Amino acid sequence: MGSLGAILRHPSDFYPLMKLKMAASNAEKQIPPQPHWGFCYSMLHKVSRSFALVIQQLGTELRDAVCIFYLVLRALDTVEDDTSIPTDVKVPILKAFHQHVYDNEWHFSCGTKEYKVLMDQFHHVSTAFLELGKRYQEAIEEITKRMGAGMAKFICKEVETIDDYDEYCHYVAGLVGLGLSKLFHASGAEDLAPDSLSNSMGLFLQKTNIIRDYLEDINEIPKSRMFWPRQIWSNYVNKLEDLKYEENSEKAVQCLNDMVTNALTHVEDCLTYMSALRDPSIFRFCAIPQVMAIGTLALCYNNIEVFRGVVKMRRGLTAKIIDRTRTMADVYGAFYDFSCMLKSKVDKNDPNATKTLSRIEATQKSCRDAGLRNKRKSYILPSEPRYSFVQVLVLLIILAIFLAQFFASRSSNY
Ligand code: IN0
Repeated sequence: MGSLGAILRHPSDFYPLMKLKMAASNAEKQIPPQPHWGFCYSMLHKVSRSFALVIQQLGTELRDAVCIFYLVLRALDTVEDDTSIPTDVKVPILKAFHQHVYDNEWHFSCGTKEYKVLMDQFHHVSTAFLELGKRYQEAIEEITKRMGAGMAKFICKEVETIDDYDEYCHYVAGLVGLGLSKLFHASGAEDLAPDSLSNSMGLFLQKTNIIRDYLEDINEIPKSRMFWPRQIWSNYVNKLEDLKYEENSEKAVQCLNDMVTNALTHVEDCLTYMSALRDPSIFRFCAIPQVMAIGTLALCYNNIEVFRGVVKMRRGLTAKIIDRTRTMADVYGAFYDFSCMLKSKVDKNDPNATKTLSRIEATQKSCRDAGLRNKRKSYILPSEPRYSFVQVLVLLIILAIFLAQFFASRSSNY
């Protein structure tokens, strides 16, 4: 749950946080009894936390396919990320991964913590994969094949140009969009979306992650991971790692803002993709990560903290987004709110201010033109200036829960 301090500052986070906590504990009780499916769903909860809940609300058949797709991709990612594997070992594994999913005796030990368990016990994932319908299997196989080949290509290649950046993001995230659109179509619930829109859905998420994770990636041991394109950062510093040094703060923030402005090019496509979805559970599954992404970009924009530590949305805001993202009107409302937040942070002296503002205004126009924004509570406007009687009561309850948890954990330590 969120910290006590954060809840006291944002008392309206409390109810969505409690709802999320209850949904998580219900989901954990629903782990299937068969060992391979049990492994897959508990692994899903370990590696993705809140996103697992969003997967859990899909219809059974599609949910199983998405769960396996997610784990296969995480496994592929674990191989790509493990810097201790020599390139001549890694490349053939990435290229042949789409075949390994059919072989429930195959496994390759790598990664750390829960990812090591996923890799060591990959036979459970393959066994579950083999129980999926043929159309789901084919979609997962095809995307895994293309992604593995793309990752292999980038093992020995740096992200130099903006085209390289788009190409890399296509392999690791755009293809996920293409695969998911195929799975939705195979379930019979949705028309097949155009590839370019599915691709943009992935690019918007991945570019947000790459921006947010700058420090974590640059500090990676034994070797930095660098995904920011040279074509952008070389306008500000000589080496990508220079962005983290205090003397370059002004340039670093300008470079960050340039990266955010680049990510904003995908917003229009994402809104178009989501507005064509018909199934409410598929809609929520797609929309929640997108709203989190625009919220994260708004938080990161012009924020030097990206180069100093972790910039993440508070848990209460995540819980609110999960609770309140149900219709396209909610999505337009959220994109509008976070665009306002972004706009308020643009400094007219920033070298890309005009470009950034024009992209923000285009997003706001799309949200307004849709005419769907409902009378909802804003995520960003200060809506909790004073404590009402109910809020004080709620705060006392939280305090009681915290104290109860504190004493329970103390007594269990003895
Ligand atoms: C995802 C995407 C995802 C969800 C819904 C529709 C999508 C359409 C196109 C492309 C991707 C789509 O969502 C997850 C979200 C996620 O994992 N969130 C994390 C939070 C975080 O900060 O990492 C969580 O723990 O809750 C996502 O980020 N990716 C992903 C991977 C597989 C699948 Cl099946 C769907 C990863 C990525 C690289 C952005 C594609």
